[in-house]
Amino acid sequence: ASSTKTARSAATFVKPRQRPDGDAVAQLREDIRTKLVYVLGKTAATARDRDWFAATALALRDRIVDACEQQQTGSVPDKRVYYLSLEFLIGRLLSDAMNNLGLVETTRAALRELGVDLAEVEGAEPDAALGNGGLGRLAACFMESMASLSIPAVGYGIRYDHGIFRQFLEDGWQREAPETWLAEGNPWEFPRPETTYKIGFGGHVTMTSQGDHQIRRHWHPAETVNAVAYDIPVVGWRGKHVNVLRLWKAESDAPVELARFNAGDHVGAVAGRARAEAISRVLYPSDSSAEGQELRLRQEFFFTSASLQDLVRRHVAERGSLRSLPDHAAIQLNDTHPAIAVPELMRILMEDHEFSWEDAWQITSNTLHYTNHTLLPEALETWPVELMERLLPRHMQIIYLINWLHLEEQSKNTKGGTFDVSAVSLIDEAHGRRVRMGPLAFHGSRRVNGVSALHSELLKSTVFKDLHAIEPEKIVNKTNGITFRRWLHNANPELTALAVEVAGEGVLDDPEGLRKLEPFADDAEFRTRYAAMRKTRKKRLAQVIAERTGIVVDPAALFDVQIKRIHEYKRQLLNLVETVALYQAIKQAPNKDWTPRVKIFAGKAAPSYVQAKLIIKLAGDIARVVNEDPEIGGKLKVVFLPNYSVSLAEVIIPAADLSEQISTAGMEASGTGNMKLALNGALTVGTLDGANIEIKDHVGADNIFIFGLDAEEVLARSREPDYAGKAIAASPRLAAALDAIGNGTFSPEEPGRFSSLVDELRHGDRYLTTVDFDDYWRVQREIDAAWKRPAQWWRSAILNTARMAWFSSDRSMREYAEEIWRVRLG
Ligand code: B1H
Ligand code: IMP
Repeated sequence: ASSTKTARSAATFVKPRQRPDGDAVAQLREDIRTKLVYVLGKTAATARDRDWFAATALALRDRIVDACEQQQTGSVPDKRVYYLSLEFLIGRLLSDAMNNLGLVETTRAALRELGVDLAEVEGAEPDAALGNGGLGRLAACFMESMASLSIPAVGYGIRYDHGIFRQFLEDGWQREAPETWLAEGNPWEFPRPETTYKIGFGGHVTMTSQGDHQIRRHWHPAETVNAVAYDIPVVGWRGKHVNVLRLWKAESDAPVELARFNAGDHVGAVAGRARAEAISRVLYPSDSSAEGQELRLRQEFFFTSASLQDLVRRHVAERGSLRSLPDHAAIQLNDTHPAIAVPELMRILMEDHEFSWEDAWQITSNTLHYTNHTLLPEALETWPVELMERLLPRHMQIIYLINWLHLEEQSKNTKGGTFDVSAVSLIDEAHGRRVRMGPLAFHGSRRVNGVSALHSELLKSTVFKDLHAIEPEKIVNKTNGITFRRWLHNANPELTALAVEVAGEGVLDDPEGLRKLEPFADDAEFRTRYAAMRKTRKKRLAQVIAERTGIVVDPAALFDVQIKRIHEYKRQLLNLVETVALYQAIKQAPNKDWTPRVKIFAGKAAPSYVQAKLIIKLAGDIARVVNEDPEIGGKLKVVFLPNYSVSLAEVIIPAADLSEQISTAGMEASGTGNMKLALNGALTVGTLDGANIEIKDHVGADNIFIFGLDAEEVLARSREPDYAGKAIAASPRLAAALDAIGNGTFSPEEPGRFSSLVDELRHGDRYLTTVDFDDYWRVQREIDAAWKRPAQWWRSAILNTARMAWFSSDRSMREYAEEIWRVRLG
């Protein structure tokens, strides 16, 4: 943490309209002092930065609550959005809260009067890292945008004790340590023990006849766990609206079995408690692959059931009958992780509120909406029928009946003709009877959306082809977005100052104002100032790199960054193979006028993902050889920065010159890191995949570097025999780079260390790394040349910033509000 804060500390820029007024500073100063003394029990003499952080957060939280109360004097909102997500990757909240309340400078001044530096205090806040990567960070950006647009919303998730693991390197290998964000409590949250729901598991189902052929079924769980609410307020831009993020903690309803305790079985007496509380203990650390374990299913049902019970209770209290639920509530399922909502809402409506099946289905399928985030087969969730029957017997019955009615209707529609049952069935019979959660969510939802234009089209032509044919109106596109408050205004105050200077303060409210930067792309003086902004940021990143890795890099070199989860489809390996080829080329012609580059990597590998961990080791091994080679003389440096996190992203992104978005076309559903980097003026080198395509359309083909096969070509090439062998045979440069990696040039102490990576490229290459290599090399050399024409480079960078407004998550949320949720903005 200590270095992340240095990256922000020198910001001398005073945020517009945030010039502190003396009374407000004095008031906040006294409030912080009061919190420190009376809530935390510390004094100015004993307080650590962490205490000052908690005191400051508590004082600001009061102001958020006040903003919220003004809103509560109004009436019940007409319609609320409920965003169900197993992940919320929030990061730090202090700068968001200060910025949105317009209190950055007031807080800075108040703390200064107390003899404390705001940057130190900001650095003491742990990241709330309750997510893996893009999917979880998207949920956090959406929560901030909904608050800023005054869309009444509640986010529902799990209050994990331990978020994504802390990554550290041991001899270059990834190691994982538990993350402990709650170790000293969380000053932002309100525990609400009075809001607790019972969540059942296991047991059996009984049937009772109710006369006139009516049979009522009733679930009797064998085990119940309490879900306790913890609320984090989310304040929108200019403090106009506050929503809540409600996270559930699992607690046992029988913390100690006294009889067993008294009989001397002190451990057995608390075993049930440990089992119940395991549910909210730790975030599953895999990204883009489904774990398929019982605890994961328990987590999914736990938070989905608690959230549905909560919103049903609220609706009944406000409106009486649940018949009108679709008019006043829109539930968004963030991927299939909460897809069990389909049978659970049906069960609640039928069992607790005595609706008929038909009415319950009408309500359910008009309230739920589902976002798909991936096409990768290994990430599409399926659950064994056997496990579902054991853990959720009533839900399995409901799923069977939903499926039976769904297949009946299809056979009626085909009128005697045949249709492929296995293509549309909610049960997969081919792999040992499993429930397919994607089709279940699709069928139970009013709208289904993909997260970029390409991805939504691929949903229609691949995974949901047959279901799409039945309901062609259901799939819509909602391209992802990012909140500019965090990813531009907070992360890059220098660039924000330039934008405000040119476009006026309105650019803080409406990012379309960034367009006004366009003419300045041709202004040499402005380009110089823009480049100076970047240089400031690069110097800070260089400092962080030195502190954390010991590697010294030159801020004048081209900073080339690939920062994201380590995954074969994201192709960090393509970048590394090109690094090796470049290394070999420089050694062959050391006196050529090479463009100096620093290749910066960061990202976590799922702990069980062997190949991804090997890729991290390869990056480190290449770095060791290249960085110390006197012949290279600093023309190429390689850095792997450990423990990528939201707060580290906030330091790297404003310092990037080049953004690597090089996934195999058709595999990255959208990407959002690509948007953050382009907004901050990094030029993208990328494939025609996910949102890269839309970024190209916005920034213009001249201001982005596109290479490689497109999604259609990838499909066609994948069907050709031995495409990798042919690609390698055709490219001596590629062959030489692979030989070096495979023969131990970078791992002389263990020459065969990377043979599994190289063998996979030579004989399998599922991700077409070898096929795209030559074109990637070509475009990288084009980039080398472009870097030597600074006027054009900075012109392109400015045009990127000027043309990225559309990628604001405010735009995404407006589209969801109008076209999916049908909810009014406040
Ligand atoms: C995305 C996931 C994901 N897609 C399974 N799918 C997980 C799948 O724990 N699991 O089992 C966790 C996460 N994450 C990402 O979503 C896409 O790969 C990105 O392309 C996209 O930008 C992001 C947000 O839509
Ligand atoms: P992308 O995969 O490049 O689109 O990255 C998506 C976003 O997820 C990044 O911009 C980060 O905000 C976040 N992210 C990705 N990986 C991690 C991680 O390991 N820790 C924290 N945040 C991450």
